[in-house]
Amino acid sequence: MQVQDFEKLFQDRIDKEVKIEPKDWMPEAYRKTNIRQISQHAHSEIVGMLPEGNWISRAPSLKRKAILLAKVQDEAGHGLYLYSAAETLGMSRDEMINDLHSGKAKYSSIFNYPSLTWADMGAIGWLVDGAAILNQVMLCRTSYGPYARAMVRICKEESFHQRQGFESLLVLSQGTEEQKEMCQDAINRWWWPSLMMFGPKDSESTNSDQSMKWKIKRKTNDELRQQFVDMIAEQIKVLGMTLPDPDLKWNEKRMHYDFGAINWEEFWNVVKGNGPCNKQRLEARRKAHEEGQWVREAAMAFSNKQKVKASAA
Ligand code: BYC
Repeated sequence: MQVQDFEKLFQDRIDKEVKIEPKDWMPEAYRKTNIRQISQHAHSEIVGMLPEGNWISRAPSLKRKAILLAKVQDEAGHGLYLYSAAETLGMSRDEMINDLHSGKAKYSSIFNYPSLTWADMGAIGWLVDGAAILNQVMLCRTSYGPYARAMVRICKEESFHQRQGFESLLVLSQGTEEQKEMCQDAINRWWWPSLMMFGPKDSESTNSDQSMKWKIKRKTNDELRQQFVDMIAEQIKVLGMTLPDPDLKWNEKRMHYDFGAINWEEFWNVVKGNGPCNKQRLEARRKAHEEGQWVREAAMAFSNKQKVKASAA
């Protein structure tokens, strides 16, 4: 059979909604696109622990601290499921992590913004996890089996994250004047970067067309972004707060909310490494990796010892 025949069979399987598994034949570009997206996703989970980790020791109560700790631990777990899913495509975790540390691999733009107040923990949960979850619900049906299965569990945990974020902001929105202001300020700062999480607009998205054909992505960046705006524009009413967009308005014809222009220059600047916290985030990851070297060595030594014991028995 020629490569074109394999490609046709491959596309037929995708069109019939049969999942692609690690040992199946796949076009090299499908493998690469999945490695790129899944590893970027894994890096986002791990780097995403940093803005929240910053507030664990300053949480206002034991209850809030326990919730935040659990959430950050969940994110470490999500990173691990995703690295494992990407490894099934033939790239080692070490290589992926090296690419993150060298600046070659991307991670979500959103984590290059600072978390300045306690209200940011609520805004991250509600807006950032809210945006992440819309994207990830779609990925539960992605065509690559290990990625789709990882997503099912991640989504269950992510929906808890979003609800705790909303509840945390709801408490602030019903608190003192100072708490209300803090809540509004956090929403103002996280709103536009959350919209950018969905990626460039469809006309600028280099990967979308092919990823949609391969059903890696099931909805385009703009479709998901609109879904997010429609959802949040309603939920904000419950908080009694506002979104920082004078152009946000229900459009009866489209049956969607219209919204203002996104600052794409800011987005690309952050993606290229020049956001407010890019350097700090990468430095923190590199340091954590170096400081964890002895743990990895001890784990390897223990595992080798077990293997020797098992082969002697
Ligand atoms: N940030 O062709 P496009 C979370 C890049 S974390 C940086 O549309 P694609 C959480 C893109 O990579 C949630 N870069 O790309 C954790 C591409 O460059 P390359 C993370 C971005 O892949 C802790 C170029 O722009 N979720 O849940 O078709 C606490 C052109 O874009 C961004 C995922 O990673 C961005 N925002 O679509 C709380 C979901 N957007 O790679 C929450 C999985 C785009 O060609 N990923 N770029 O050099 C995806 O679904 C897709 O990769 C995207 C982008 C929708 C993000």
